[in-house]
Amino acid sequence: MTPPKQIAEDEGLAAALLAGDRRALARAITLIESTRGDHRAEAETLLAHLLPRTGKAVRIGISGAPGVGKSTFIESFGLFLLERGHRLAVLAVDPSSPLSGGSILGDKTRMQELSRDERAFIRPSPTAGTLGGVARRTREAGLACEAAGFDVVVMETVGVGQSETAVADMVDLFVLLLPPAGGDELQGLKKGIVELADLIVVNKADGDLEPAANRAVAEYLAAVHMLRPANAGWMTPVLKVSSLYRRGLDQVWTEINRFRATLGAARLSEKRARQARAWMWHEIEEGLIAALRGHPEVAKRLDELEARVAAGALTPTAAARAILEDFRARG
Ligand SMILES: Nc1nc2c(ncn2[C@@H]2O[C@H](COP(=O)(O)OP(=O)(O)O)[C@@H](O)[C@H]2O)c(=O)[nH]1
Ligand SMILES: [Mg+2]
Repeated sequence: MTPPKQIAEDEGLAAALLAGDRRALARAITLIESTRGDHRAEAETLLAHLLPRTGKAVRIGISGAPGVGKSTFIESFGLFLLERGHRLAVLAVDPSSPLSGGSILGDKTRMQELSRDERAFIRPSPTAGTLGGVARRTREAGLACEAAGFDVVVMETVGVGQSETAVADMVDLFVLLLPPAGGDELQGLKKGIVELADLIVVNKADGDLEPAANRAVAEYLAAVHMLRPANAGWMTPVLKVSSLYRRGLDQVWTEINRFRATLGAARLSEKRARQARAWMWHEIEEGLIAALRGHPEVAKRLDELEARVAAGALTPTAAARAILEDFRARG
């Protein structure tokens, strides 16, 4: 049982957060990110308080390779949104811990104006943990931001690995930021990532790079036309922007809203319901595996059986069945 004092504190924290207090939101996310058992319990109590006040935000995923201009784009696009009366939260998903220390420093300078503004909230990635753990905390942090009244929530990820899929599974729409180059670089692009995108944005369409940006738009457009659309009735648009000179941002916002209108309220809530169910099953799977590995006797047998499987003395199927039976028998 949670001691009564902590619940009172949770309620104080929840009230401040619901009133839009950014410091309360930051504290709540620290709680959500903590792996301590008692903190987990507190975080769950808090989230239960917040959940009825979530769901009203536009949830946007932004991905792109390092250096493409994600931070610059988010700063420019974020300020554009604030000018139009929105409140923006930015959460980073980057499970590659050793490198992200540097990128956080870079982001602080690139998102200087945005991070100083009361109407924005920027949270760098939690630096430790598995992708699953980071993804869970980002999802929950996103809910906390929505409850605090941020009506646009951006989740940013670096354009490599599985973090895109994790982010695509927690947003309404996924934006892929690409550099102003085509040809070889297009070949090198992971097709899967392009397929995930609901909107492709070619950045750095300015100065000497403008012609290359135009070529890139044409090439990506051709590539997109060869793909099967992930959402019926929606052909992924390819836009160009200059984040540095803040050009083309209005079109990005227009397309985001057009995407939501095309999907419609019913399909959007179905998408979110599907994401929530998938998240639940993901948590069940992770929880079961953690419980299994955490059981001392089972863990010991696990080592033995794993060695026999590796040596070719036992089939993986038989080993898995033995472990599961053992686990079930021990409760
Ligand atoms: N010319 C030009 N440079 C840009 C633009 N956006 C970003 N950059 C530059 O690209 C570099 C990487 O930007 P950054 O936002 O840190 O990229 P991130 O690693 O994706 O977050 C920086 O030197 C930026 O100034 C743009 O629209 N035009
Ligand atoms: Mg960055």
